[in-house]
Amino acid sequence: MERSLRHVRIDVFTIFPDLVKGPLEHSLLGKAIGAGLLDVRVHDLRDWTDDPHRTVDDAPFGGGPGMVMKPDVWFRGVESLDPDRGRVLLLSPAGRRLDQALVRVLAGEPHLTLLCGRYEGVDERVVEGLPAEEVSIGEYVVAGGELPALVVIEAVTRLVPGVIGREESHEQDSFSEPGLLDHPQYTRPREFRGMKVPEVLLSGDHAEIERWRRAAAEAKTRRNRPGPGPQ
Ligand code: JEW
Repeated sequence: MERSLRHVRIDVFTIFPDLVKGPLEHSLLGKAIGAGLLDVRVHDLRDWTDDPHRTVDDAPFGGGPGMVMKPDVWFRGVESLDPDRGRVLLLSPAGRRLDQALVRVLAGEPHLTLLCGRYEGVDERVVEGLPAEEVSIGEYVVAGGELPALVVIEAVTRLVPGVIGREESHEQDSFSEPGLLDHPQYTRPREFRGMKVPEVLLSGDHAEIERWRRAAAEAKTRRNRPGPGPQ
């Protein structure tokens, strides 16, 4: 049977292109690229510098610690793409929080451009003028935008039709009940270091298994996500 020809193109701008390329060779991302469903192009931001030292950063106006990434290299890099650059996303700790609803929207786009900053971040005129939408992967500190960009790429790629086969497609339902975490999973052996698989899972009574899984999912949710509802 003929498969859909749809694929997602993602351009990535970074000063650490090898850091981004490595994970693209493995597992789900490697297979999606091999199958022609995902086309990732990683660009070295320093290719758009204009000095012998290939400088991408400078001291912040107004003073303060650390360095800020100069705007010009981002503009020249992104403008080197044909006029179609799709949605331009700047990974940023100050961005809109990535969640599965945003991932679904992004997976529906034919083309994304991801900008990975370092240091104290990127000159605000990149956000304002390019323009770029700021996206954060969560409320914790990392060293730059490269790992966050890979999180976006993997989360989006899973939702590109054809990447996840029929077999695994129920995983798509993982967040189908908002706020309810998945039930615990067990496989062989039936006993490991004195820890037994719950008897009900061996019973073959599927209605009873469903009830147990529901209760276990709710118990896990109360334990791992205390407090009021989703978020
Ligand atoms: C992200 C791009 C570029 C973090 C999350 N963290 C942090 C942080 C940084 C600099 C100044 C202040 C806070 C490090 N950093 C980035 C962090 C994206 C950059 C520099 C990022 N999503 N995206 N949670």
